[in-house]
Amino acid sequence: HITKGSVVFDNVSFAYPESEEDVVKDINFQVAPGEKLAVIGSTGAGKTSLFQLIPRLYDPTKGKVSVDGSPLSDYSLDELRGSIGYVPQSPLLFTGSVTDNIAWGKDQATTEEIMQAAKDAQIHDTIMQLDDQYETRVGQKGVNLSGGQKQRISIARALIRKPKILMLDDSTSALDLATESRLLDAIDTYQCTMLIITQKITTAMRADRILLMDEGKLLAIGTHTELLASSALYRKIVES
Ligand code: DCP
Ligand code: MG
Repeated sequence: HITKGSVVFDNVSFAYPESEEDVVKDINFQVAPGEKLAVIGSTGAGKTSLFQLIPRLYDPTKGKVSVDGSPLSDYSLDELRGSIGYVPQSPLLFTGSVTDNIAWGKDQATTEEIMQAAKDAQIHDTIMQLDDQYETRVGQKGVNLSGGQKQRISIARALIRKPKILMLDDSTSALDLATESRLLDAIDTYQCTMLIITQKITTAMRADRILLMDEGKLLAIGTHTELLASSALYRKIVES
């Protein structure tokens, strides 16, 4: 079972099945239990592709990803999806109530748990303003929600399972700084390992370390101060 939330990438490369070209190239890094790692890099750098290897949406073409010291293949997909809260870059809601969408995959969720997850994801107030509040139908046949609102419902869906590893793919891009800060403060109380892809240096700086990707490669990993000293590209991003 996944109880600690450590992640190790060991010489990992990945190409999409229909393609020859590696979009993740020889990546090595380790994330300690409870550590927060931000992943930054320009569009197309391979950030989402790297993320997708952890809940096994894809498998590496080379190398090995381990969680809590065991290769991912040692875990059932149910175990991985239960312990890893993965919020995709463009989250999908299915047709159903807000409650159904947050509790999805957690059959026994209580109203209190659903509301707490929504509050922590900073979406509770928005839900309360909808016509039928938590019973409002969303998804294809439901009310229209903004991209940022869908992202936060998707974050609530991840939080309600109390994941050991939380992965946010640019999930706070649509939030204003104050709301994002409250969201990240709330996530801190979950004491999970967090991997967060972000475009914002201020968000990256909240993490323990930052991983900089470029053209599929890991260019640098370290604290903000370390990267300022070691990476010209990082300095360029910070100055821009
Ligand atoms: N790619 C692909 N097939 C897919 C998805 C992506 O061939 N189904 C390619 C496009 C890019 C490379 O993989 O050349 C990396 O794409 P990512 O989505 O991993 O890149 P990022 O997440 O870093 O980019 P963004 O910041 O735009 O989300
Ligand atoms: Mg992406």
